[in-house]
Amino acid sequence: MDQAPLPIRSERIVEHLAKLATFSSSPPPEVTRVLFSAPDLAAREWLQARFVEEGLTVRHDAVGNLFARWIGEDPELPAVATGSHIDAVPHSGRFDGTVGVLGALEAFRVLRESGLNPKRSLEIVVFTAEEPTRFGISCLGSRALTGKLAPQDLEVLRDEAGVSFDSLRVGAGLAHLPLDALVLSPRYAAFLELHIEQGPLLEREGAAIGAVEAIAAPAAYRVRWQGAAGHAGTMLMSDRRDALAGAAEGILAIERAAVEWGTIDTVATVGQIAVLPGALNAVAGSASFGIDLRDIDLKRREAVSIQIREALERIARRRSLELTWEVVYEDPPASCDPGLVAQILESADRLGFGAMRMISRAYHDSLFLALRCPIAMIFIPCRDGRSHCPEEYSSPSQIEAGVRVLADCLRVLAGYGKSPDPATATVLPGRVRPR
Ligand code: HGY
Ligand code: MN
Ligand code: MN
Repeated sequence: MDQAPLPIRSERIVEHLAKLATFSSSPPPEVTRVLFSAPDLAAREWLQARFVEEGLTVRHDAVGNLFARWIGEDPELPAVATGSHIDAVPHSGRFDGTVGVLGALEAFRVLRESGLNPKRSLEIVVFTAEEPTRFGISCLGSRALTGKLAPQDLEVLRDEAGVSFDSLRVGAGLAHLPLDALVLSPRYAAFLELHIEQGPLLEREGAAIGAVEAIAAPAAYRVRWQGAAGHAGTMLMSDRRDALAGAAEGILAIERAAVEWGTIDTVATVGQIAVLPGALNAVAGSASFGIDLRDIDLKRREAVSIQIREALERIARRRSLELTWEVVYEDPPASCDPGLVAQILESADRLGFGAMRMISRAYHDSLFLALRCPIAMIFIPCRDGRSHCPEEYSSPSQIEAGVRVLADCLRVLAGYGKSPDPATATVLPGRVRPR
């Protein structure tokens, strides 16, 4: 059935992305929005007001996942969901996650304005803390929503400064919500996430849309090196057990392990390190860093993890350092639902957008939603494939293409109640009746 093109207004999304970017702990063009920080709380409040303005039914759960529902003709049917996250790693950009949230809001708007009367409810989910920044756990909100993070795990969670997750969620006004009622029920009929690719392939291939078939398996480890602190001038080289020098050798061994496997899907990163005492003129007594290891192939990731750990243990022995290796998380990859992938490709084709099948090397909340319902992801290109940095950028037309495909997929997946008749379209309070 040929549909009139939806009246998507990309300038409205761009304006909202710009507004959301102002809720940040670092100056523009950077965005830093860490879980339950003042900018995060202000961003949540602003976003919730936009959902209410659109007549959506809004609720939170105990960890701060935010749900905005367009109630369908048959509210008992499992809903079709979409959404993403709005937290941002320190000193990053304005498009990671936010395109999926604000793009979903725009898709809802134009579907309503087109007179759609969905049979199934449609719901936008804004997941709490997709980034591991504050508590070291990725996808905290979607893990909790899908039962991968139990209430007792949340009750003991503390950040590096010793601040408890529980005290922060109380400060966020969530104290009255029970931690033992987090798991998504009833399940969604489908979950579709629009996201920037955060990689270079769509741009290189000249494709407007990526239909994601699988999401890589992320793992994270915390490694600590314990040596002996000392005076940089008087501690003889032969007497040293320098924790930072050991860690530095370890970081190069981690990089070498990932490169030597020779597949583009195997990636390992050390992006942060902590050193004590951390002075110019003191030999480091201890050093700790996180390892972010990913691969689309779970067995290979496990083999690389063993290889890395053995290499670090050899370095520690040779340097008489104590090494501790802690698993933070080791998650399996997720496969996208073939029917949903086909729907994305069909919608893109019908709307005239070039599309390609691909995998996601970044993880997303979809990785966990896959435990509870069929999932798929719609990717749009980002300039030079850059992300998690202020250079992150997708153009209004690239965002619009993603929103068009998302809206079309939601329209199909939600089914129809009464056939949409613009004259009797669901007109929200305070909104102009479509002409
Ligand atoms: O790290 C990731 O893959 C995601 O962008 N948080
Ligand atoms: Mn991210
Ligand atoms: Mn993201």
